[in-house]
Amino acid sequence: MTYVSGLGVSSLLSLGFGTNFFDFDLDGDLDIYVTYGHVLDNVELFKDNITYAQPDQLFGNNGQGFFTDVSDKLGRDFQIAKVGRGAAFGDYDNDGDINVLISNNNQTANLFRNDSGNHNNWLKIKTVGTKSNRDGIGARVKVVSGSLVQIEEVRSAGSYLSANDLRLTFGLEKLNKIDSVEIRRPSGLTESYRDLPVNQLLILQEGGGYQLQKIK
Ligand SMILES: [Ca+2]
Ligand SMILES: [Ca+2]
Ligand SMILES: [Ca+2]
Repeated sequence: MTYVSGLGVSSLLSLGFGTNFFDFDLDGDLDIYVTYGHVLDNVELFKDNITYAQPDQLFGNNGQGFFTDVSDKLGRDFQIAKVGRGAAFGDYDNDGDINVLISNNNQTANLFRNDSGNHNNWLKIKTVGTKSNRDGIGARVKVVSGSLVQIEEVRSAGSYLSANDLRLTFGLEKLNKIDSVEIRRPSGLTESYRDLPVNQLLILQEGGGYQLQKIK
C-alpha cells in the first residue's frame, strides 16, 4: 500500500527510524511523521543519491488514507538534515496539538513546537486504572463527535527508543461538542459518558467517573 497511499516515491531514498501516526493538525485524521538517518556514516562514498544525514518528513492525510509530503511547509529548521533515530510525541506546551522530540545520532536533539492544530478543537484523555494498571495502559477509547468516530489505545511503547505522552489526543477540526466517549479497560470494565465539552483534558478513572481539566 506504500505507493497507493502516496508514501512511496518521496520516501524511497531515506532510511526511517522513529515513526508515528498522529494527528498533527487536529483535523480528525492520522498523519505520519518519520525521522530519517542512514546507518552507514560513509554511505556518500559509494552512493551518489543517498546521504548519512537526512531531513525528516511529515505526511498529511487527506482523510481517505492518501498522504502528501508537507515537510516543506514546516519552517527552515525542519529542512536541516540530521541523523535521526528516536522520535517521541507529546504535547509539552499543553495547547492541544502534539509536539515532536527527535534524538539525533551524535548531534543535538530537535524539539519541534507544533502550531498546525492551534485553530482546531481537540479532546485529550488521561486514563487512570484502579483494578487495571495505574496508567490505564491497554485501555481502548472511542470518541464520537457527529460523524467523526475515532478509536485509540493507551500504549506505553512508542517508536524506536522512545516513549510518547500517555495521554490520548483526539483532533476534532471545528466540531465543538463530544457526543460520547466509551472506554474499555484491560479488566473488561466498559464505561461511557455523553455530551462533553472540547479543548479540555478528560481524566477517566476506572470505576470512578470522570473529571474535566482546562490545561491550556
Ligand atoms: Ca490530520
Ligand atoms: Ca502542543
Ligand atoms: Ca501548538
